Amino acid sequence: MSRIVVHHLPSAWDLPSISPFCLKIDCYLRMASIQHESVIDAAPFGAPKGKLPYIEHNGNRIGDSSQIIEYLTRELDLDFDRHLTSRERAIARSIQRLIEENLYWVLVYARWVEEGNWRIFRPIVLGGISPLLRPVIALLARRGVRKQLSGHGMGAHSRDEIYAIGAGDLKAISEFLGDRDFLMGENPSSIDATAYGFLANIAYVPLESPLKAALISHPNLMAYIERLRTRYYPVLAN
Ligand SMILES: N[C@@H](CCC(=O)N[C@@H](CS)C(=O)NCC(=O)O)C(=O)O
Repeated sequence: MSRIVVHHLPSAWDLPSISPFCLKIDCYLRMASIQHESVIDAAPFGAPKGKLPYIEHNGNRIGDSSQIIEYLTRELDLDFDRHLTSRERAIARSIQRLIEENLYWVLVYARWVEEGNWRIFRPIVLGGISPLLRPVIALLARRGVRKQLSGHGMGAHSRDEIYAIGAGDLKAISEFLGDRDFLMGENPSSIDATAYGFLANIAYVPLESPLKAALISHPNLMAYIERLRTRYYPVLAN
């Protein structure tokens, strides 16, 4: 198999990446046992879609975590979700959108807008930027993220409303998971990589917020991510 190089944002706090989308891809590659090399990019400037992760393979540069999975499914002729019915795939896609297109913005708010968390997160997310440029990049990046939050609409809500939305999403995921081992049943599927990328980036980081408290209040979700961690990141599991 030709070489697959994955570009992602820095690792910290025992997570291969502090980006939920990058951790999703890292987890998916482990789940599907796809050999790859990981490269850390200081910023997403060189990425084909201006966002991380992206991969390089056979001279192609593919951006967007879901398009990376679609590309690898095609190129490597493997379908990690082959055990799912079309109805189950539709449900998995809806949960994926809930996590990536809604819950994500609550996580972004907790990291980039909350002053206390921003002070902890800033040196990590900008750790690869030269110290000379860091203050200016921090200012511009934070301004850009605030703009993204209001463009999405999440930023129009009050702090309490944002965390209530996040708690509602987590409750929905918890209720859907119930007492199953994985979201779609007894076997893992690619939606579990999405869930791990995001939930681990809330639970396993020292950034306190009502979002993290809401996640911790669901024992089945905490046991679920621990199950995934034990299975795919055995060195890190407690
Ligand atoms: N839809 C994309 C989203 C990726 C994404 O938002 N990545 C963030 C890091 S978590 C990023 O690179 N943001 C930079 C920016 O928006 O300027 C995917 O699935 O890969």
